[in-house]
This record gives sequence, C-alpha cells and structure tokens, in this order.
Amino acid sequence: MLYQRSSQLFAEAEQVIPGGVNSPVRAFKAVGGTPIFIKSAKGAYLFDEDGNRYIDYINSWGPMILGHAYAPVVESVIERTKLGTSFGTPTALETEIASLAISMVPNIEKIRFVNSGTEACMSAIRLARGFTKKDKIIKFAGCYHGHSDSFLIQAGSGASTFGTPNSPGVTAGTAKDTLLARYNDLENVAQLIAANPNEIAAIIIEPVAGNMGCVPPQKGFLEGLRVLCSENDILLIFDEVMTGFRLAKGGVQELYNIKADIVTFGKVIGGGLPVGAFAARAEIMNHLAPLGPVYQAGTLSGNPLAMAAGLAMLKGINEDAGLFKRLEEKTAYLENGIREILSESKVDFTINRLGSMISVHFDAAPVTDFQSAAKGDNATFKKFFHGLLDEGIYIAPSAYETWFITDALTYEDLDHTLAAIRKVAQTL
Ligand code: KE4
Repeated sequence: MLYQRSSQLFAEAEQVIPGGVNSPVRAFKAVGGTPIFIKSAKGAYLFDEDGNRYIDYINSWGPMILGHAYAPVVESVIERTKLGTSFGTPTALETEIASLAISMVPNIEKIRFVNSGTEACMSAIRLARGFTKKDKIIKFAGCYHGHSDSFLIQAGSGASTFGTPNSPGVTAGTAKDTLLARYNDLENVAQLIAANPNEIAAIIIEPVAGNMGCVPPQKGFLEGLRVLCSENDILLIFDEVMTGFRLAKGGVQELYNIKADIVTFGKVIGGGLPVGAFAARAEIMNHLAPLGPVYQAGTLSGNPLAMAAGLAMLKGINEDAGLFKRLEEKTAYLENGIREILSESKVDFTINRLGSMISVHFDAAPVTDFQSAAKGDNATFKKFFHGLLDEGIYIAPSAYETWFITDALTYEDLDHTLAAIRKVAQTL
C-alpha cells in the first residue's frame, strides 16, 4: 500500500491540530505508523487519499452498522439540509425519533438528546446524583464513558480504593467521588458499596464492554449488579453508546432481559452525525430541567440534521427483521475463520465476541477484565494491525478496542479478510 498522500496530509494536520487528529485514538499511537486519511466511504469500504481501498471493521467506531453512506440517511440529510440545519427550537422531528427510540428500547419512558456519548454519560451521572441526592459513582477499570472528568479515573492500588485522576486537569475533588471496580467481579462491587454506605448514587457500566477489546459480562454479573443496586438505592446506568441498537433492537437490556435505571446512547443513534442520548423511566427523567432541578442543556441538542440522520438509521434497523441474525452469522463466520487460522500459527491468542462486537487478544488466557486485557502482546498486535492494513483490511488501531461489524459486509469480503489474516499470521 502507498500512503504518501496520507503522510503529507498528516504532516500538515500536525501543524494546526494537536497530534494531527481530533480524537487521540485516530493517531495510531498504540500501533505506530502514520494514520491514513480517508477521502470517502461506501458500504463496507473506506477509500483513502492515496486511492487505497479498505474493508472497514471500525465503521466510525460503531455508527455504520448498515454500511457507510447508507442511502436513507444520505437522502434524509440532503432533504433536511434544504430546510435549514438548526433552529434552536423544538421540532416535530425530535418527537418522532424520541418516540421511535422509546418503542425500540425496553424500560425507558423519556429520552433527552445531546451531541455525543460523553455528553450522554456525563448528564446521566449528574441526573443520578440529583435524583438520589448522593455523590459517589462506581465505574469499572477498562470501561470508557467519554472524556468528562468523573470518568477519567484510574484506581490506586487495591480494589476498594478511591480513584485517582489519570489525566491532568481532573481534580482530586472530582476523583474522590469515583470508585473503581473490576469488571466481572461482583464481590468487589459489593465491597465498594459496603465501604461507602448510602453514598453511591450510581453504578455505570458498559454492559458488554468494548473499550478493553470486547469483554462480555460473565453469567450472573449484570443480574448481580441489578440486585445490589436495587438493595442499596443505587441507580444502574447501562452505557449503551456502543451496544445500543447494535447488539439487539433494544440493546443489552433486551439481550439479557435486565432492567437498567438509566441508559445512554451514541454512535448508531445518530446515523453518523453527532448525537448522544440518555433515557429512563419518567420518574427519573422528570428531574431534568425545565421540569426538575437537574440542569442539562445544549445549543445543537436534537438539531434537525442530526435527528434526520438518526431517524433514518433507527427506521432502517427497526424495519429489518433479519438484521441481527445476519450480523450474528457474519461475525460468527469471521470469528470461526480467525480461530482456525490463528490456531495453526505460533501465536497465543484468544477471541472475545458478542454479536457484532469482536476482538482478538494476543494472549492465551481468557480476557474477562482490564487486567487480563492488558496482558495482550502489543508487539504482535502491531504486526497484526499493519499487516492487515497493508492487505486493505482496516481494524482498530489499538488492542483495547472492539471491531464493529457492518451488515454491508458480504461473505466475499469476509473470505477476503480471512485470506489476509492467513497471510499475516505467517509473519507473527
Ligand atoms: P463519544 O463522546 O466519543 O461520542 O462517546 C464516548 C463513549 C461513551 N461510552 C462508550 C461505551 C464509548 O465507547 C464511547 C466512545 N467510544 C470510543 C471508541 N472506543 C470513540 C472513539 C474515539 O474516542 O475517537
């Protein structure tokens, strides 16, 4: 593959944008090399500025579940743009997409739209704190809920400890209200609750984690969290920014038949435009301004252009009865193919998958939490990543990410991908 134009563009970008990117993971820091600059995309394919084509396994980090430039989204955005892009007033479109989302997702009666997953999760914990009148939250090492201060927390040593900031700029005052637990470790959560009686407003979790690679919940884990929250007047927040409308029409709540108190969304719900959302039963959501005292606002929240894209996407998902079965079959086909190939190679590996979220970890041990995910051999991952990139296969430029499968992938694309993996596996 030639990357000359991307290299040139990256050098120019670095002059005017910190690190040349508007989101750090795009800079290829974890895998080295120069990020590729994409010129266009269609269906399952990306086309870079050097004219290279890639089969895309990131899909803008989740949104393109129906493929890039999905025609109903493109058409609705073009038509809506002609009517004006944003008014700062209520529009009928917001009610339409809100009603559709509520019809698709269990246990939510009202939804508030914002502009990113970060905003959705940040607002959800403020709402939980306002509703319960308690300050602390529990999050899980390895789970990412966006870049607002309360989430950029790294535990000190030990399990039942106060968090410490893992980014400059996050104050100790903020960090002390975030407790860090170990994913899939119910006992650890129970210890934290016992050590902080009547102080914890919410537990926020990626119910199927995707930010330490794909790490599914072990049997009984989510159910156990639900019981602990109900018994201790703690709100259970499912961060479904990745899993919402991807793992099932109703997300993980539907998949596992578990009730969250607040659910956050992003990515798919915006159809590729900046949209986040948070939702709950009316008793909780009615605490939000202008009805209640918990303040939350946004100039472009619910703007017609983003709502038009999101509505076309949700309609496409809602009206396609076979979508999730196809996604399951395609991703299982990919998983089985990768397993067969890597089993014949010299490398230690494990593959985690749930539905259309999948990740490859270069370590033999099971990956069930951040600690075990961190054991992956990054040198091997780097070779795997660049080897595939050179073969026109674009996977996440970090071992701590999940791959997002799009329904636009054909079995020919999957076989092409497996042939590339077979070729790269020989170099690992
Ligand atoms: P955004 O603010 O990036 O829209 O959403 C934050 C967020 C919240 N919750 C979960 C579970 C998420 O995965 C994310 C964002 N995901 C990352 C990918 N790991 C976005 C990619 C990026 O940071 O550029």
